[in-house]
Amino acid sequence: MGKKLTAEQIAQYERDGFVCPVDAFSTERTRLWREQLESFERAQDQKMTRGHNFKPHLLFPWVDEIVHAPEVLDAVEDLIGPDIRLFHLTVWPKDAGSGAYVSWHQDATYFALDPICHVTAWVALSDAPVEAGCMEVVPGSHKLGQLRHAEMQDPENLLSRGQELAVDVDRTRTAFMPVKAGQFSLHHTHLVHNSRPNRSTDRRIGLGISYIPTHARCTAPSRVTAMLVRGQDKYGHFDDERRPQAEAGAEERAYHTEAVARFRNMNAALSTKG
Ligand SMILES: O=C(O)CCC(=O)C(=O)O
Repeated sequence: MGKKLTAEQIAQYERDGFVCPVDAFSTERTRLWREQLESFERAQDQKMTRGHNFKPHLLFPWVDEIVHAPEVLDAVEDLIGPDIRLFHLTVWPKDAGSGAYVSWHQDATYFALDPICHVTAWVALSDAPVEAGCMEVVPGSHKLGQLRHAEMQDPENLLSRGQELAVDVDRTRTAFMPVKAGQFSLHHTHLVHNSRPNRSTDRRIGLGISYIPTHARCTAPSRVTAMLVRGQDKYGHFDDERRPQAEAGAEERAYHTEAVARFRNMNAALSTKG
């Protein structure tokens, strides 16, 4: 038994590369977070989708609250230990009835982390059942290591570079990861996964939070930022991120712009691997 996960869930993560669902937040608390996200989108007249969906934990105190929540971090600690940095965060929205999808991929493809021990907590801000295009995974595929990817240009693909698995992986026995608002799933950075369009009547929104142990480093030539969210860092592989004080205030926006630019710069220097 871990701090949050059961021994069976920890064993499942080792064996299958994912755990789903994990209970975390009340429906009411989650509803208020979704409202904050959507009222910001309305005020900006810009949805937080591809091109505008990176690192909102640097802009909004309510996202900062989620990424530090013990409900999530205790489970992450069970998998990667007590010293934890948030390496990246992506908002994944899919409007009801839209064609938005996510192609088959492994998260590690553009992260250049060493060792490769990053885990993603996908926190649902809305219900994400199978018909809403929840994630679909190939159980056990995290043991295949880094696979080759290609890049495709499709505006409906939510992945920042349209990366898509370029090798055959047996997808005859996939598993879905449906979650309700306030729950989350966990998946390994080498787990092969995708998600299909949202055929439900509600928007599907999740936060994909990438956590790493502080001993992991990014091997790309340029240095990037990451937030220490629990424990200690005696390695100094990253520039520490500034926590937001005001809701998308001037300082928050300036720092967010810089951190996202540094992340994109690092990312652009990497070619598809495998
Ligand atoms: O939200 C989705 O549909 C895909 C998310 C994803 O690929 C991820 O969190 O790694």
